Amino acid sequence: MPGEGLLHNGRFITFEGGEGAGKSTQIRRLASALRGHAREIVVTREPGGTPLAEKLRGFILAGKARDFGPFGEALLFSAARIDHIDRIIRPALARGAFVLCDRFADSTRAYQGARGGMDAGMLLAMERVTLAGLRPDLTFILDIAPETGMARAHARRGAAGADRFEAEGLAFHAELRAKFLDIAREEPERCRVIDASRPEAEVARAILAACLEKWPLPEAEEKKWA
Ligand code: T5A
Repeated sequence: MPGEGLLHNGRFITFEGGEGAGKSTQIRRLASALRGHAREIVVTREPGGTPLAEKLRGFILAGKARDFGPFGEALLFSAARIDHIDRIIRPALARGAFVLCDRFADSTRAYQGARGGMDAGMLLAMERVTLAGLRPDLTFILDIAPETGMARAHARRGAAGADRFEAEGLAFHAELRAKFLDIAREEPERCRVIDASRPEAEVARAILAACLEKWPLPEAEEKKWA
């Protein structure tokens, strides 16, 4: 285990973006690039990450909460998030782990705020209560045209049916893209927009470069990453 790198403190990195943008793929790649350089790597996802939150995931993505409307769905995502934060994320960060999370609170802002679903002020108030001071250190917004992302998600899914949000129309997904880009503009310190239409390896290089830019390594260690 390397001695000096800044990667040894607990870090919370989230991956956001539309459907099929490549978040899971890039989390796997970053986790494998970090292995051996960080104290511990925790890969997790939302909704989910704990047994209870995974149950809520199944319920929401099957469309069973749809009739609650955006506010009810946002409450369920938040309940799942609180369990995830309390049982997985905070303890991992306290151990000094690197936590890589597939979607987090920005997804609630974008998805439950789309189509005039929930008022932005209300979403932010709910977010404050849910996160109770936790904030990602770095958020990658994987930006891609919704047509491309949906085609990727569709190809990966094969014969399985679209889930609750994949089934929404293109206009909804175009609005999500704009909302994620708005978040990046509002919080440039935290967010990095990554062009996710490029080949996987290129996207992975851009993500690793952004991590190293934020948390530079001592020169000797950086050479090992080259
Ligand atoms: N949601 C979630 C809310 O509404 N509110 C919330 O608060 C939260 C947390 C979650 C759903 O819940 C909603 C958002 C979502 O609709 P999910 O299954 O986790 O559901 O959905 P996604 O996060 O969108 O997962 P996807 O698997 O669809 O997208 P990914 O992870 O972005 O994409 P990935 O990596 O699986 O890649 C998809 C396919 O593309 C290929 C991969 O091999 C794969 O086949 N691919 C590429 N192909 C070409 N070039 C590249 N660069 C590629 N990268 C990946």
